[in-house]
Amino acid sequence: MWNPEMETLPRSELEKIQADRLRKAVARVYHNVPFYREKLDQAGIKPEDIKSVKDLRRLPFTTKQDLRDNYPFKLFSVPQDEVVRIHASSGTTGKMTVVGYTKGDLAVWAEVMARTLGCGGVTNRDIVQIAYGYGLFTGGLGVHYGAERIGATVIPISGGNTKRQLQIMQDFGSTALACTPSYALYMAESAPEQGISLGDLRLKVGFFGAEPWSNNMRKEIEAVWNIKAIDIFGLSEIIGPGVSSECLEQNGLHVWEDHFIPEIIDPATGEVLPYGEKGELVFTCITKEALPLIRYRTRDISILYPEPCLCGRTHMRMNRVLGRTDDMLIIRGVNVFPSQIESVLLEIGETEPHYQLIVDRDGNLDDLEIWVEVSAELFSDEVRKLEELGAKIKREIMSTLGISARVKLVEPKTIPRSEGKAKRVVDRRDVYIR
Ligand code: DLL
Repeated sequence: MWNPEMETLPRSELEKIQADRLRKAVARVYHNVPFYREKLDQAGIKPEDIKSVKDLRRLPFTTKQDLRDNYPFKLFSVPQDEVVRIHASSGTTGKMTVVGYTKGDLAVWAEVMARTLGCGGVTNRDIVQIAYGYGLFTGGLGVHYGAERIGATVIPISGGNTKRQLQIMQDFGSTALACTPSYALYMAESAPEQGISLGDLRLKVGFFGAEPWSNNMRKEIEAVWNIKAIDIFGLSEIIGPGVSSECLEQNGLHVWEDHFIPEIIDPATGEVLPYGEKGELVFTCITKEALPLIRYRTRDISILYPEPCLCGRTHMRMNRVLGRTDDMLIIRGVNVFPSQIESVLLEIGETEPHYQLIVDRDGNLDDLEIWVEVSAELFSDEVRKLEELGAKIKREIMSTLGISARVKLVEPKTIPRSEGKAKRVVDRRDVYIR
């Protein structure tokens, strides 16, 4: 364990810490962020009304739309000269979700990531190969600072270049791998082509997250790599990776509750649900300085389990993510909303307003195909024109969303019509199975 004292703190003491930090966090946002002052005033709540964690449910929610409305920095709770880092992830319609960190936030992030890596047994004797993307995405740098905090040897290779990943893993003797679960499977599949035998590597543990994966996928990863596969969860708005992590018991993910308070709500009514019930995960940041979000609705579906864990950690566990309450897809680690693809198509304006996204796994890599209807005239026109339009859409999708997609232009009325909500997505990957 990285921080045994805090990770095994009796719940009564943990709750005292939470209450104290929650009070301070609410006062901080009330005084520093006009958005929160207005929201609390509207709800008739003063910071002094918040005395214990039970009072949390009186506070209003924060949503992704709120971040969008306050783009890019208006929800920040400190002056810009105290913000030392920015990250971002894709938002619902074009604009990014922007998050900021103070020096103190980076220290908290390194701490919770050190605990996360400690959950899988990483120490300063380990060599951690970080194959999450570096850059605006929180995966690479998040794991990086946690591994450095532990004193492990870090290989900041970032994502992609599979041949080099495998070569380095073999030559440098990496003992821990951090990447998306689908990339771990893809890497495994590529190893034989390079004459690398996974059984001969020193790898013993992997930290996989940033996208949904099933227990069957875990079994497959553990079997082909001969490692323990640990599920790690987080989202940029809360801190990045390091919100929660499985321990070696692999029976739910410990939420680092001295920094983030979890709740489960009924997504339709907003009512808080009892522990053990399935609903939408909501987090409150109680130590963040730059962007301390209050009751942030994640749209992720899970369950909370407060019972103690066999590993000795007292921090509550959440179920692996069971689904989403919105239509967000995660394609090769990138969050994609169908509405973003729709706005690219509308902007180009040379297609009909009927499209469908077909998401599948090609081997172990996500594959996105976009079907778009074009007018009968265009369809019966020269093939070259169609090809040009297809290439243009592909290029625009790549430049706005950063993902590659295959584009298939089809005749009018090819895409099934529906009487209610159009079925924009056909996802054949089955990743949310328990
Ligand atoms: O994906 C942070 C992260 C990086 C987590 C590396 C783990 C490892 P975002 O890009 O903001 O942040 O995406 C957050 O990804 O709301 C979930 O829907 C999904 N997600 C993240 N981890 C998991 C997981 C990072 N272990 C969104 N299982 C979240 C299922 C996950 N879904």
